Amino acid sequence: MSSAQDPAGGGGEQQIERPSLVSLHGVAMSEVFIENWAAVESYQADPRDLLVVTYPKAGTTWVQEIVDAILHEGDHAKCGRAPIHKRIPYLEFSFRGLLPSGIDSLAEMTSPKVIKTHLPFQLVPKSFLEQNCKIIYCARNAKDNLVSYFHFDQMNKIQPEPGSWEEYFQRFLQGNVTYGLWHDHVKGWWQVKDEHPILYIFYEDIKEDPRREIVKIMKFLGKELPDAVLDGIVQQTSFESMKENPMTNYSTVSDRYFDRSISLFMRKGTVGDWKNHFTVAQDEVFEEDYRRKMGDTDLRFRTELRGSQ
Ligand code: PPS
Repeated sequence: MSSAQDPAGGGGEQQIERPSLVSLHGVAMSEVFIENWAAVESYQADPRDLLVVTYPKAGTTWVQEIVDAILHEGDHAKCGRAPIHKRIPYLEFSFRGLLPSGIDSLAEMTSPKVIKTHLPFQLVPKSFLEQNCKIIYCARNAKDNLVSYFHFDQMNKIQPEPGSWEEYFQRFLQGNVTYGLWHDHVKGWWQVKDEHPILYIFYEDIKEDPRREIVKIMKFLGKELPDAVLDGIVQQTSFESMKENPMTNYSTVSDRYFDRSISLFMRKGTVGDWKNHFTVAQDEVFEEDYRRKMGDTDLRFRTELRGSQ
């Protein structure tokens, strides 16, 4: 029995045993996310289902809340019906049978469903592509993405052990974190964006002009909303609102899993926080490595935004 199991039914303080990293078709993956891989791989999507895809910590929750708000025409109460991870299940999520798996949660819903995944393109269940499902991919610049992921992996006890900042920095560059290399992930989805109904958006763009990007998402979803409703969605999905909202800030997740004395899920929500973490030497190593890994793509990121945020 895993040390994470709690026969007393949730009140115990037993330590969570962090999972290890394994290889899933050549991509580093937390062992717990492949517990029911066969069911994930063979998942049968409905043509009306919408997939929200990101590399972890690239703005998933933000896009999820924007999508849910658009689909419910800015009705705040409807968006407050459940925490975001219950409204929009996480396809490959699984944790030793102790938490509801993504597959189990999806089985209880009827289509059209909105589904979250962090899978790289080559591992996404084929039915999403065969059914021509709409897909929103949100990418975030690698430096901020890495910093956010480090804080998350420290506080989230069901993620593999992150080690020190320097160790994590190296592992990120080697793709030895859950979901593998950031570079492969963002490029993989970029390469296929014109072959499928994929809206490829950027965290930095939403930060720069949330209304513009929300309108983009709204049009992609085939919706038309009045200006006042759009204004409300911009407000509802701001970092400040989402940080305070128990239905978006993951405060409903037990302390057993999230150690909030280390970091909050809604941590900073900015562009350029990497500057507070990268040493000059790390930045040089990162840039050199980035040029090699990203030299074969026209995909461009911004690591800072002009003006205040
Ligand atoms: S997860 O676990 O992969 O689903 O995490 P994800 O939601 O992708 O990423 C969490 C980071 O996104 C930030 N965030 C936001 N930034 C700006 N505005 C809004 N509304 C918003 N909502 C979430 C969150 O703060 C995490 O980034 P960091 O840099 O760690 O603060």
